[in-house]
Amino acid sequence: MSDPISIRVIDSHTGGEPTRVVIDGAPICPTPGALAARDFLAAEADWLRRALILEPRGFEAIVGAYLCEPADSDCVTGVVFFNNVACLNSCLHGTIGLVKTLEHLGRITPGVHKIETPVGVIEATLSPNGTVTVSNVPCYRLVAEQQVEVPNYGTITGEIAWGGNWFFLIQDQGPPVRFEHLDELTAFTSAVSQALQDQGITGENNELIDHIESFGPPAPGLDADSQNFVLCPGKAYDRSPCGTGTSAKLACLAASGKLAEGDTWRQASIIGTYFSGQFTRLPDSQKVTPVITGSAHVTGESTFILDPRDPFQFGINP
Ligand code: PYC
Repeated sequence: MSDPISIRVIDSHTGGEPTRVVIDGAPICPTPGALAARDFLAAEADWLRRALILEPRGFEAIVGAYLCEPADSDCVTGVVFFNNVACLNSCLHGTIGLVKTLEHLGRITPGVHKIETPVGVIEATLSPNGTVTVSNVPCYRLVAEQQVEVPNYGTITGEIAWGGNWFFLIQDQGPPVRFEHLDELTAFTSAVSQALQDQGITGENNELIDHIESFGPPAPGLDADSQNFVLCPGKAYDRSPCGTGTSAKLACLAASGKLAEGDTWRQASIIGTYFSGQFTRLPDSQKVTPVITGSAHVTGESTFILDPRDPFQFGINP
């Protein structure tokens, strides 16, 4: 029997949403670049994702971060985020957590840092006050009014937008966007997700819309323009307001003329945490660059042991 594998991680949370950055013990991708690393992880090292995110070491809301050599040498690192079902295109709460983790490790100090992801280079600014501002890849609204027939819920109309992941954004339909309606919101957005797939409604290039976002007015006492519930692939809900989801929202607000360039949008999450966002328009294009600010806190450093004698060394994966 082979020896146990040790994997070192640093955990953080961004507005309540956990990020687990792998800092030692992971297999090394032989080719530089975040795209190559995503392919490598999916094809050769999916056991790492399962071992770190699935129970008994993890739970469904944790997003893992695999660091790799960037293809772009201006970047401080490349990163591939992954969750309980697969690698993600991008993850901004995770990027904010990663920046605080790199600071915790002494690898960066306040300033501007480029980070390579499978969907492009993201620029993150760590402020001396500890907040992190992320300038996202170009984002856009693909469809302004998309109807989908959702069993038990009827016709739902939403926007389709790219925020680094594909989103279906629903405004003031379905259960109230309040923490006490978590189960109903999960059932509703899961039904929407299934209906989009069944009816062949996708993002560009037939890409799966794998995040569903439901918006409503903020709960009394929240200092926000809106409150959201975000269903992630894998059926966990985002405890943060979702950075790529807030980017998709900004792209929609820009496209509909409901928010001016440079104005601030405060997005509250389902648990009442905040991101603030602004956008700039890209010249000669319908696309915008969203800029999202949030904060994260390091919560732990762990060494996990993957023991070959443990039937769940790679997680409970029925
Ligand atoms: O913050 O972009 C985000 C995100 C995506 C999935 C979970 N969080």
